Amino acid sequence: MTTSNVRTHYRSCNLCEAICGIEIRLRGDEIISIRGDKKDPFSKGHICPKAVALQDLQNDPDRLRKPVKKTPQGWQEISWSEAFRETAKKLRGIQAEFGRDSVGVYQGNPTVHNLDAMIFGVSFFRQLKTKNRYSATSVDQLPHHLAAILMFGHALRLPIPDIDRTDYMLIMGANPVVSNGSIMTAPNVKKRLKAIQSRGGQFITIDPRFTETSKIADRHLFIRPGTDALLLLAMVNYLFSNGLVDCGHLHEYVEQLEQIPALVKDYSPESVAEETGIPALDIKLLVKEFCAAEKAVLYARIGVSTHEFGSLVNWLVNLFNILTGNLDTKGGAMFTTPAIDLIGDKKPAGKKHARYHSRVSQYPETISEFPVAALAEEILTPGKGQIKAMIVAAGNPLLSTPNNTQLEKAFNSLEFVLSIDFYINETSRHADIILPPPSPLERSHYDLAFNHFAVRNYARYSHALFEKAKGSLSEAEIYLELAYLMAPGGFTEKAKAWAKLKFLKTFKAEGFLAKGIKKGPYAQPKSQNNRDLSFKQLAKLEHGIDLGPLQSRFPEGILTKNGKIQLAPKKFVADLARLQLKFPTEITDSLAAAKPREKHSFLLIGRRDPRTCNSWLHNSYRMVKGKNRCTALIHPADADSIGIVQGQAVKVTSRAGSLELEVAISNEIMPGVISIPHGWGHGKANTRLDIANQHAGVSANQLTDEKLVDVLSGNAVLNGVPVEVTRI
Ligand SMILES: Nc1nc2c(c(=O)[nH]1)N[C@H]1C(S)=C(S)[C@@H](COP(=O)(O)OP(=O)(O)OC[C@H]3O[C@@H](n4cnc5c(=O)[nH]c(N)nc54)[C@H](O)[C@@H]3O)O[C@H]1N2
Ligand SMILES: Nc1nc2c(c(=O)[nH]1)N[C@H]1C(S)=C(S)[C@@H](COP(=O)(O)OP(=O)(O)OC[C@H]3O[C@@H](n4cnc5c(=O)[nH]c(N)nc54)[C@H](O)[C@@H]3O)O[C@H]1N2
Ligand code: SF4
Ligand SMILES: [Mo]
Repeated sequence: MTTSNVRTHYRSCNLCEAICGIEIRLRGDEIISIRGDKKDPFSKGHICPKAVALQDLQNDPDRLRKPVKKTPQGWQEISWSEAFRETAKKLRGIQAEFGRDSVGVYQGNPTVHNLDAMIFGVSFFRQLKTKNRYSATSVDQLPHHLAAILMFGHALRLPIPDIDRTDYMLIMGANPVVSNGSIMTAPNVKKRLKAIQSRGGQFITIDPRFTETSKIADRHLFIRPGTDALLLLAMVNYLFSNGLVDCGHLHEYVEQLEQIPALVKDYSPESVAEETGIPALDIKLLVKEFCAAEKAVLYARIGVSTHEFGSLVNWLVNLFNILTGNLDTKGGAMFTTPAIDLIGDKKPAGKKHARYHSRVSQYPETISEFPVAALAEEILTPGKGQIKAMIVAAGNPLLSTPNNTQLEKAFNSLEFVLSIDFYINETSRHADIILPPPSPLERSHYDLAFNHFAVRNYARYSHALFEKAKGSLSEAEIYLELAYLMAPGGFTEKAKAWAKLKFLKTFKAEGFLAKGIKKGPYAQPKSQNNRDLSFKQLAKLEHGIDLGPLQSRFPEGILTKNGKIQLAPKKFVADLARLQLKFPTEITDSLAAAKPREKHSFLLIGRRDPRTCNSWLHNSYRMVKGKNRCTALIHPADADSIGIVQGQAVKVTSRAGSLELEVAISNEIMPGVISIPHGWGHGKANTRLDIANQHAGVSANQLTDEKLVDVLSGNAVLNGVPVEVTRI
């Protein structure tokens, strides 16, 4: 740099799954700019408007630097030792009196964007030995994991679209141009999508809204929310009835293929046209085009996993990719080969599903947690195993999970709440004690999770930019201290080892990374990847390293007991009866006729916009300024029939609750559908969010219903929720 006191720091942005490289310029300790890191081999200089919010987060006076305690006089700063002492006393007392399960845990989304929380948080919560573990997974991607467990043998064995080499991409229930991609880490996804078109291919969206991604797509098809399983069954049906099934190289790895035709036989394209809203001819065309493309991939995301038939959809998406020979192949859906492989090659990986069930509604556990739709009832229902205290870490369930009103009532009844968060927001305002971790720029980073979902194999280690504030603790230290204090009967061997290392002040996540890379696929010079990667080397590469395109992982990547992909797992087959009950199949006209409906009844769906990060970046003025974005999108014909005009407010009511908000009228949404973004609903008492509270908005999850779940996984239904919309 020319000016001597200006320095440059390179790291990855940890705000979303795209993991873009960023360049931060500083004068002294003052951030003067945040830009894309052009030398990052993966993101190549791309960033979105959110990256700059890292600076606001760093400087935010509302961000906690010290533990606080709720007192009758308001929030008071307390010392770390007092905070830990009180927390341990409370939580130990509650567990001693009411049993292990009386302490519940909720881990929010930023956990997976935080190295310390991934390693130490998860270990601590495991050590608590409570069955009452919940996370954002069950308002997000639980059905993806369930399909991966039952078909491929491991929850993390998630197929990733090979977007850079495909010729045909079918996108269902995702809006990557705004979300920047999910379970598809693909920085600058817009450029990658356009590249499909430049090489002569095409991509198509299927969505109840004509989204920002649809706008640049070759074609868009509206689909009635909640009916994607029908569409997929019809697509599979069409493959069989037209001799288009061709598993290709996958043939030797699959079993139960012979069961599929009978399962799909009632679902012709004609029979699902009316319910889905997609004419049979369009369905047939999609399948024909998909099969004609040399390389094709079907990609589905949150619009269809937070959906009444989310598990069925995720099974059928995998099935469709397999039946067309597009799994584990260039340009299809592939498995990644990350530098640190959290899956390993242990065979069989073991079925981490339904080993035990929740107390009240008997929801199955998946990967050792229950669906968060069960949380309120587990707090509110008396009896053995009732939750009496909660630990919420890096999450805001009082805005982000279904039926906020009921969960709030539940939180008000708890004996103790601990939050591990740097904001006093809609959830942590219910805490007795809040322990604040350092900001993202005050810690080192490596994307343990998202390298598993990346469309290229890639690794990047980021050093901490700033020393954490004086007297503060790293998130690792917070969890270690809690583990040490909470260890049953003194402390376990493991906790002892942790404690010892803590005292030696040598305990860091970096040790875990070094070991992981050493065990991983790029460590030995003679490995098939022909590299010699070590953590030491990676830590010196300030722009990260490209480890090549996705590679075939078969057959060793299939982790089921017999090493074969299960095409018709019993649980999915059985769940077809639930679908049949809701949508009895009958042949209708092949042109989708509009289904008659009562004029006030709508299906609620969500919406993301480029300047949101779920519920928690709204205290940055840049993220909230401008016109109100927390609006209800409805079709002009619907606006007419309920008698409202642009900018007026409507009342939206569901079984769970009601709210009032401004409408935005647009023909970019299907008639009969209303879209409300989530993450808003600030302005509550006792929070400390000066900017967010002035741009409060309303919480869509006041309408979503904890009783409405994808029964198989228990994942919450956030898309396709029945609501009534009326003029105020
Ligand atoms: N209706 C509807 N609801 C939805 C969705 C939807 O599409 N529609 N989407 C769902 C999805 S996909 C998700 S992932 C969830 C998200 O839901 P949650 O994970 O419950 O909530 P977030 O809004 O991500 O809140 C994250 C919290 O973590 C804190 N935080 C940030 N970084 C750190 C850190 O490094 N350490 C710690 N300890 N805390 C930190 C923030 O201050 C904030 O309080 O919302 C879900 N809810
Ligand atoms: N700017 C921004 N980016 C984000 C986030 C954010 O809050 N803001 N959150 C991050 C997180 S945690 C996640 S998990 C990802 C999610 O990333 P995406 O999965 O891309 O999420 P959405 O943008 O909500 O897209 C879901 C789409 O599904 C559509 N949809 C709704 N119901 C149905 C249905 O029944 N069928 C079909 N076919 N489509 C339906 C919706 O209209 C919407 O366009 O985004 C991440 N990126
Ligand atoms: S796309 Fe995601 S990772 Fe990239 S700059 Fe934006 S928030 Fe950060
Ligand atoms: Mo998410």
